[in-house]
Amino acid sequence: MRTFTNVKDIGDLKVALAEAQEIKKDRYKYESLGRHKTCLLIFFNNSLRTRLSTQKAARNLGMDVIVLDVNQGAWKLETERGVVMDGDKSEHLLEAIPVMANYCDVIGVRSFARFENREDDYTEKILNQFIKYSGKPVFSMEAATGHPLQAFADLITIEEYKRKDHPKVVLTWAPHPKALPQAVPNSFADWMNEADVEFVITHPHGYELDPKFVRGAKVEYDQKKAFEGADFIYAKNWACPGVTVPEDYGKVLSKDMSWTVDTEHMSWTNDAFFLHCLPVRRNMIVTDDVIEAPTSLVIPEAANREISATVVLKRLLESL
Ligand code: AN0
Ligand code: CP
Repeated sequence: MRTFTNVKDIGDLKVALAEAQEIKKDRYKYESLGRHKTCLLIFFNNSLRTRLSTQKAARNLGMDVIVLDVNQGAWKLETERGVVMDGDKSEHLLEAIPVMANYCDVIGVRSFARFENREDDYTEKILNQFIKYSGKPVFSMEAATGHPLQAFADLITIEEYKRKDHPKVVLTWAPHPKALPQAVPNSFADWMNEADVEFVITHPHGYELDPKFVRGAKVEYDQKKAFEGADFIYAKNWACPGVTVPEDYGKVLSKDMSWTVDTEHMSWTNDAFFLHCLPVRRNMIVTDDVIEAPTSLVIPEAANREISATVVLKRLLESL
């Protein structure tokens, strides 16, 4: 595997899940694979889980790790070609990428959607420059339109906790004060569409996700109907994806608190487990009671980020 940006890169999910299980039993099994190899993690945006779990995963494989917070200590980077650089940006990505690539063997990039231009975000302009100009294996640590390390950890968690072969998994939009990217719901849909689950998406009108990720999934606008019989509830906010009204791309169209996942919402389900990628705003997305209930899996889900990252880095190392 040379890049990791979407579900297709990982291939057969059953094989990937078996590898995850193997690594979970002995996370140091492949610790000689990364000897004298360096993993560079580049953050354009904040992170707690990705920052820690990916470093831990690299160390599980015996790698050295360098972490760069581009906005704290590095030169401000211009990303557009052709710009007269007379502003506050001292360096261009087109030099910075090959320079950084000299010092490492594998590169992880976190670069959120900027919401300035839908096309730039949906063509993954920043991530693709790293793929094109670094000459190194590149993996997404949440880029503009996807967060595949998260979706892989989510799938591992569903596999561990499912009580039946073909569980019903519901992705529900929930309110949030600020505009958030579609990366997490996009990737969750991308992975659930390939997994052995019944997958349903529910959100208010106007929040339709890009068809590239929704594919054949059922979209149910009535949240109560969507929740009926659910085995897993996956809550997430996202800003308007601009699918039906392009001018609304990146806007907060609704803060309707009737979509907040509370105990009444959970009572409509089949005693469902609750999932969220974190960080989560309590009593906006989910109430204290639901996130603290024994059926809340948010902590084991975050723990599985180390496992998904170890599998992904192992595959990238094997490609060197
Ligand atoms: C980010 C998002 O919604 O994409 C990261 C989630 C993993 N969340 C925030 O910025 C709060
Ligand atoms: N879930 C997740 O990616 O969290 P961070 O933004 O803290 O890395």
